[in-house]
Amino acid sequence: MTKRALITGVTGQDGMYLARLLLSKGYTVFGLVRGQNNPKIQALHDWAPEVRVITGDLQDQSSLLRALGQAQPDEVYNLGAISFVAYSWENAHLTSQVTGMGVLNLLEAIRLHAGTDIGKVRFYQASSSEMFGRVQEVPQRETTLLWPRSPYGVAKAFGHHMTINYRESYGMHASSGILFNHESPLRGPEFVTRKISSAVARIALGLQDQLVLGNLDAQRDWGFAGDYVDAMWRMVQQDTADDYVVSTNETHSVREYLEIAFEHVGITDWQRHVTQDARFLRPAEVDLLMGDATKARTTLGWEPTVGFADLVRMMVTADLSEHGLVGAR
Ligand code: NAP
Ligand code: G4F
Repeated sequence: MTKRALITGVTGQDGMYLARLLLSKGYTVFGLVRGQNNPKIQALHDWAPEVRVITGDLQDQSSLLRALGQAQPDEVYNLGAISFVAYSWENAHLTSQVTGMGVLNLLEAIRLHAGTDIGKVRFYQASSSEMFGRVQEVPQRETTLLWPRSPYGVAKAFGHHMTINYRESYGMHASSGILFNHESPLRGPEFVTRKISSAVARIALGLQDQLVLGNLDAQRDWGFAGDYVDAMWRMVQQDTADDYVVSTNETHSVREYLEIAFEHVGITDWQRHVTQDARFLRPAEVDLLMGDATKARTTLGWEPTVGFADLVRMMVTADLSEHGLVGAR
């Protein structure tokens, strides 16, 4: 029988990649999309026309119950969130409602929908390495103490523990992927990797001269989103639900990302194009993230396929292509 999946956050970076992955495996895929006349529906339709759109919002539990009734999913992937860390300080309450309480709304909707057959719906929660915040050990693994440093991180920690609680309280097949930063050409332009790749492409074309950034010394464990959605799917296929760190086990600074990105378009004296401005600094920074994905590698058989330098080049090449530059250099 064809499996059925419901994805929240289907219009986001990961939702788009996961939708294509599940469709390629023969799933019937339903995507929860919020808002009235959401312009991202067209992008989703162009990317994966087979996805069946259901309107709903993580803040509106009755819309979640209706979506579950309509989709009758075997698997639910909760990727919906307000996901931009910097924005979360200015919108702490909204971030808590969507990124935190939204998880509880969905877990409870699944419990009510499933009734006595709690095992009939498997659940994936998009937890985040941002929960490690002021890191208590390096590298970070599933057992590392959480010390979130942003309203977003706090909201994700709530959702993470609530997912574990539904597993332990009700026997729900609820897994949580603690994913480290993952990027792609579909990454939103507000995130540092895409902000840089887009600006580097424009600078190479002469459309822009300066790129204004915040903290260049922050270090992240950056992987490719296409690899990370495969890890999500593998978690949900396990007999027993569990929590997994998903990471490359390498860390690189924003400065290193800049060097490789500019080098890719033949610019070595990149410093003359980059300025720093305090408005892009955060009230509390996460200085260093580096994961240990041993459990995902051994239990799920998961491996990242794209290394850091190739990821940077992939993103710059995609932005060059968007600006019609590929082949010009
Ligand atoms: P993203 O591109 O920002 O996508 C977020 C999605 O959530 C969008 O589809 C957005 O819809 C949807 N959304 C926002 N508010 C909603 C609401 N009230 N109800 C329902 N949906 C709502 O994020 P992403 O990079 O794909 O990440 C996917 C998930 O993984 C997120 O939960 C994120 O926090 C988490 N995560 C991401 C990373 C990473 O490095 N990418 C790492 C760890 C965890 P619109 O398109 O309508 O705005
Ligand atoms: O690209 P970022 O905004 O990603 P951040 O904050 O690490 O969060 C992302 O990864 C998390 C997983 O760890 C996800 F849960 C979350 O949803 C999101 O996908 O910033 C990365 C680093 C930060 O240290 C930031 O201070 O880049 C630094 N940075 C320096 N200048 C900048 C800028 N970040 C942004 N967005 N814009 C800048 O101009």
